[in-house]
Parts: sequence; C-alpha cells; structure tokens
Amino acid sequence: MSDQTPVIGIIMGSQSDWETMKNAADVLDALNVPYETKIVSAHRTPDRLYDYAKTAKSRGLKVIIAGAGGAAHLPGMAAAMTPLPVLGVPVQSRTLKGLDSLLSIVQMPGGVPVGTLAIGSAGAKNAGLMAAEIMALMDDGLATRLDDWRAAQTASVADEPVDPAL
Ligand code: RP5
Repeated sequence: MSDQTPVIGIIMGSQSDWETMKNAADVLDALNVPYETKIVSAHRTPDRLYDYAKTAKSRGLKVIIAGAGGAAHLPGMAAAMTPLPVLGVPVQSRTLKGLDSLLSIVQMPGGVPVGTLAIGSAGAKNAGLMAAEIMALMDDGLATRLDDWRAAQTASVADEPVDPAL
C-alpha cells in the first residue's frame, strides 16, 4: 500500500470479505492509486459506519468501494451518508452464492445510487479499475497508467488455446 494520502476508501463488512476485496486493492496498487482499507459493518459496527461515511469526503477520499455479503447493507448505507460515489461489490456468500448480496446492493431506491459491480473477485477487481478510471478524469498520469494496464492485458491474451499441463 502507498504512503500517499488515500483517495479511495475500500470498506468491507467483515474480515472474511478481505479475500475478495483484496482484488480491488491489488489493482489500485498496480496503478499507484493511494487507498485505505477498513472493516466497517452496517450491522455489527453501525457507529463506525456512520463516522466513516460522514468524514470520508472531508478526509480527502474521492471514491468509496464497499463490499459486503448476505444482507449487504453496507454500500447503500454508506451512499446514504456521503456525497462521494460508492461502488458496491457483492461478496459471494456461502448459502446463496452471492445472489443475496447482489440483490441487496443493486436494487437501490431512486435517489441514492450505488454503482454495483459483479459478484466476487471480478467485481472487486473491476471496482478498483472503475475507481481508478474516475480518478483518471482529473489525473493525466493515471490515465496513461490505465492505458498501459489495458495494453498489457491485451498483449497477455494468447491467439490460440493450449492444453493444460497434465
Ligand atoms: C456480512 O456478512 C459481511 O460483509 C460478510 O460478507 C458476511 C459474513 O460475515 P462473517 O460472518 O464471515 O463475519 O456482513
């Protein structure tokens, strides 16, 4: 993690979400975008959520990435208490495989948006990329790093499939 002042807040409902949410952190590391990570549960630590969301903008954050599973109220509650854009990541739950998380996060009533990504690690990775894309609107250096990241991804795709090693 960078020692620059964080501009992205990655929050999650539980330690158990970190394996998923680390994918957002990894891509921000790769793009040299400073971020912070916190466990903030809508259900277990509601006062911590209130304090986090209410102070996020004044502390210099620009985008919040919020991941949670099950009855996943964290992204919506955070969005209700901050003017910053909130990207929601549905964490794959054990019982319903994350469909519960997805529906909890995506179906916000009109007036309080949460930009909802895919279930699980792909969603977390894309949340990191989308947060970087938002920041790149105001940062030409980051825009260039994103272009390079995309070009490297394209270059890494083989023309033809190969048999996996036996
Ligand atoms: C949610 O409950 C968390 O976001 C997590 O995805 C889920 C399960 O949490 P643990 O019981 O593993 O702490 O609040």
